[in-house]
This record gives sequence, C-alpha cells and structure tokens, in this order.
Amino acid sequence: MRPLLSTLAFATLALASTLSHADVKVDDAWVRATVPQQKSTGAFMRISSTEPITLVGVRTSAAPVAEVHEMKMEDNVMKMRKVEPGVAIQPGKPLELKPGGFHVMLMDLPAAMTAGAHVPLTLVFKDAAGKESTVDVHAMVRALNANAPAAMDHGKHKH
Ligand SMILES: [Cu+2]
Repeated sequence: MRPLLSTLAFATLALASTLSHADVKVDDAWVRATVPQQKSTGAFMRISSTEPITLVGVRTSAAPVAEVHEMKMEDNVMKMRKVEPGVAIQPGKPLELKPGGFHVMLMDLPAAMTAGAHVPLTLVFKDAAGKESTVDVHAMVRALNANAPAAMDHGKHKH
C-alpha cells in the first residue's frame, strides 16, 4: 500500500498548485541577478491560460515584498508602478513579463540573488468569477546583463 499512498499524496499536491478550470502554463521563468547592496530585482516569465484569468499577486520566500509591476514611458521618463487589481490574461494571448514591461518586482531582498540559484514563486490568479488560485513556479536566477539594457536597472527606478 505504501507506494500507492505516496503516489496519491503527490497527485493531491500537484492538483493543489493548478487552477480548477483554467489550465495555466508558465514558461521560461527567470530572475535578474543582483549585485551586493541591491535591494530589489525583477522576475520575468511567460504565462498562458486556457481561460481568462487575472494575475493579481505573487508570493515568495525569497523576498518579503513581491508585487506585479508595469514599466512605462511617461513624459520621457521610465516609470513603474504596481498594477492593480492585476494583469488580465486571455486565452491564446500569453502574457509576457519582461524587462521594460510587466514584471514581478522582488523588494527588500535579504540577500543577493546569484546566477544559477532557484527562486520559488507562487503566482496568485483570479478567474472570471473572482475565485483565487495559485500556481507555483521555480525561477532561475540569470546574470545581471541578461537581456536587459542598463536603463532597466531595478535599483534605480522610482516606486
Ligand atoms: Cu518594478
């Protein structure tokens, strides 16, 4: 019986991390590495869903504060702000979280993010009925210069 029981336990855990109706897929999740003293960084990924859902938040053990942000040019200045109530995702139109656009902001970092490390992220979604669900992903920390000009440095932007 033992092997069967552990298989069942695993299946239950796997189910708990997926949405009940929408089938959500997260690809290529990564976090930009930080330098010493840097207190914030961005996490990026591509999220697709079979049903309309909204990304409303993020939780992680790697940072005390994690928010969904949008970066935009306003009066010729790159600004970013927390997106509320969240970012809508439509079926067939994956949401790209990437440098210069939507991203997950990890703030008040207790330690540097070093390339190669894994960061557990719990994405929080709401479906059309307002029901909340979560999806767990592991993001890989990539080097500071990965796919981003210096202007995207999260240590300098205003909140
Ligand atoms: Cu940000």
